[in-house]
Amino acid sequence: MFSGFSRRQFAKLAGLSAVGMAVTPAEAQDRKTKRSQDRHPPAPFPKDFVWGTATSAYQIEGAVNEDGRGRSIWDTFSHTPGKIGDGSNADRANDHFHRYKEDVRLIKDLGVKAYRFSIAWPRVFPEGTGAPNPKGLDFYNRLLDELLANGIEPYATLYHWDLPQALQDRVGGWQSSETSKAFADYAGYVAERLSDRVKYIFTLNEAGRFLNFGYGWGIDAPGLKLPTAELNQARHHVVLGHGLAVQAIRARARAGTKVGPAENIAACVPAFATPENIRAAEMATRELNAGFLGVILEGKYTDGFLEFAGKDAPKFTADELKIISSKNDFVGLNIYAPQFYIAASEKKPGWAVLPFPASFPHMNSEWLRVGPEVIYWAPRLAAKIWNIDAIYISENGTSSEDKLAADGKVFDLDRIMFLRNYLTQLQRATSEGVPVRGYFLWSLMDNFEWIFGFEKRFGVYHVNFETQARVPKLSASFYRDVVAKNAIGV
Ligand code: PNW
Repeated sequence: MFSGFSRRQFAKLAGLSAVGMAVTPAEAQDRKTKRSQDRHPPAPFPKDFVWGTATSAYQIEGAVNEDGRGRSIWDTFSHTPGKIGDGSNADRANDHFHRYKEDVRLIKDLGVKAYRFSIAWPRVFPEGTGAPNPKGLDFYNRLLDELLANGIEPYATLYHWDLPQALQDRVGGWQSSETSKAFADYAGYVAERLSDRVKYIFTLNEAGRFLNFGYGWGIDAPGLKLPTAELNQARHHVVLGHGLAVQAIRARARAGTKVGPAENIAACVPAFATPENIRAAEMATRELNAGFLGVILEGKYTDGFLEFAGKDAPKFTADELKIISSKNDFVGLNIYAPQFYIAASEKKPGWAVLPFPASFPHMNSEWLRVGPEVIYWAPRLAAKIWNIDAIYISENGTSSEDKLAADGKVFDLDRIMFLRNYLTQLQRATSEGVPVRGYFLWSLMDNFEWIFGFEKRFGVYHVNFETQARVPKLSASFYRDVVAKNAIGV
């Protein structure tokens, strides 16, 4: 027995009855936990919940000069000295164009049944408009066949930032509504040819991001810093492009094809959950997304948006608003970080954005603040404001400073920590009835992370960009386990 203690004394200290002494304190705790779980089993994800993973064309394909692909604004931008942190470009990237069969195997090994990828517009229309390039589309035919042969449902994104350079040169890209129309023609063309196998189509990936970063702040391609009025007009052409594409897809795709945007919603989280703060976060979500999701889902710019824009507001017609708000079948939300913590305010407009303290934690990418509850609040608030009945988390994930250990493995415990916490919050959302239908982990494998080049690794597979070897990280096993259980492990 323990030194100096009788069994009876120990039992008393540990709060156990001296009679049924077969039970140790640890066993008692286990039983207690088990009993409470039996009473409140955490509801798993819904039975038909879609588990997936995601990538995009320019970030993984490589083969930029093969089979007649035209140049995109990202080819130009990444080849401009000083634009990409590590001086790299995606000419080769993951060489997925040639290794797609191996990569489909990686997807399958995760146990997921869905894959979100993007189609490179300049492969299909090298000049943006005009003559299509059937060889370019053939790559996606091969990819789709391989996915379907492996039981993986394809979710195709039409625009993940790789605008044909020819359109940028000829009409100023999204500065012109010619680009909105060209996008719709491309969307209809692709939908007509691929919708026998693709049932889910995302139009634009992160309109807010590529517009502001590419045309407003000059950080991303095409590297412009437009004055506000011109930026707002370009923003209008982007949402118009979305609406025209929805219409073109409806006109030319097989019946039953589902379509929607994939937007990085400006994610607002109540500072803490009082009814007042929740209401404030709801109002903030509506106003801070008025230029993208708002106009797409409401068919109008809010009064607040127009007032704030003042003389710099976009010019638009009632007809355009109708087109922009063509009905979507679902809404994709890319959710990484809480963008704004919101509190109720006495002052107009009734809510306030709180400043982030410098010590607020972030992941390996500095912009990626850790706030798992964002993946609960953003879909909950969006569903309520816009009455959405099908939401996909079209991206979520994190970069991590992944290194191969001596035994060749990658112990990305920070990514597991991140995913565990975010997925716990997502499970909370679905168990409360928030209509989230699926989740796409960004990303399948490390890839070209835009201005950070290959320095930020977002994959659950590690990629050696010299040899192209793919190695599953520990997070791949973690994700496989979640998918298999359809629940976050407790
Ligand atoms: C998304 N932010 O980009 C893109 O859709 C992906 O192509 C990208 O690789 C991934 O997320 C990881 O970065 C974002 O600053 C980049 O808030 C930055 C932000 C959001 C999304």
